[in-house]
Amino acid sequence: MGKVLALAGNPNVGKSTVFNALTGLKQHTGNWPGKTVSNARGTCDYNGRQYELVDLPGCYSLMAHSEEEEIARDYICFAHPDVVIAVCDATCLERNLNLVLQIIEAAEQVIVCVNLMDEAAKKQIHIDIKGLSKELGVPVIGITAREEIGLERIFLTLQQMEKQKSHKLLAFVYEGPVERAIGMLEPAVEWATKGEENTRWFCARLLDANSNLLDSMEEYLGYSLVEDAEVAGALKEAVEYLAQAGYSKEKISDAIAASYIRRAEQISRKTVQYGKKDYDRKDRRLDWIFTSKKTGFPIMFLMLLLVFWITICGANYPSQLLSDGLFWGKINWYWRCGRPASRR
Ligand SMILES: Nc1nc2c(ncn2[C@@H]2O[C@H](COP(=O)(O)OP(=O)(O)OP(=O)(O)O)[C@@H](O)[C@H]2O)c(=O)[nH]1
Ligand SMILES: [Mg+2]
Repeated sequence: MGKVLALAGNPNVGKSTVFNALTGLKQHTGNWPGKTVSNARGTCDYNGRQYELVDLPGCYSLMAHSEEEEIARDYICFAHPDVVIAVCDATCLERNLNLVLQIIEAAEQVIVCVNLMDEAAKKQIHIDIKGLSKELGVPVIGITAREEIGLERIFLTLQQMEKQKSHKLLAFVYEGPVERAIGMLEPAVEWATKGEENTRWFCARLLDANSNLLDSMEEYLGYSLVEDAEVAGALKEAVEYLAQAGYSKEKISDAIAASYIRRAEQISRKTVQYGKKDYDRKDRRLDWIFTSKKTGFPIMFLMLLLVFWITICGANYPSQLLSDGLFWGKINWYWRCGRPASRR
């Protein structure tokens, strides 16, 4: 069997479009998020080599909140695909980088595909692909999946990666106290997992204490890391140290989440340029109108009224039109061909 390539990314960024273009299959695509709800598999050949592609459901973070996100997270973190292809939307790269950073931290090998380059060009958004690759420490490719532009470069990059011996990804760096707490945990986790796992990632997740992720971790390892005596002791010390440094339990996971957001912001500032300064003025204005307290609540109330009106009497108008149309259609049909011959 060939290499397994997993397509991961935020919802609605074109993962299934890439999957369909490469495999010739027809995964459901459409312009709204959450279409792919389970892993779809297909194969493709390039230069005599076979690859197995896995189209994952979209997710915003590896700290999953929904069933689909859990499916994607567990696959990326525990199924060991040979390469994760992280698909991003070029028109809102900063938001997408949050997940990309988490994927790079968790996976063994990653290629980042910045999709919708056509839309970015229309909005005069310029992305420094080389600079992005340098910042992330992984290969980055600009693609327009809908036109099948740039897809071949995925395979060329895969072949280049095969030639390189070492695939060590850049380590993601958290803020000082979290880093020190990870350092306190590392020896115990390394020992418990016999050095066979991504120790730093496991340590950060133990500090993060997302119960859902810890359950998946236990299922994957076949034992509970937090119940290992050495790990439990080190974890207690690390959490106490963080508490002294002013990090309550909730603040630890907030600090971890904030680290990804800050880094995504830094990278985006360095690598994305906007030709039009007010490229998203319309979106921001609509955002403000619909989400501010002053206007948001009245708009929501009016919309609820509209829904009530449609449910109670508004729907009668189209149904009346339909019934009139059918009634006249029936009479016409009767006069043209339905009358008994004697009366014609
Ligand atoms: N303009 C443009 N649109 C694209 C491109 N790639 C995909 N799309 C469109 O983006 C929308 C979403 O594509 P999908 O492939 O369904 O996205 P997805 O990431 O699989 O979405 P989920 O399964 O919901 O996570 C569709 O309307 C595609 O036609 C592209 O390169 N350019
Ligand atoms: Mg999809």
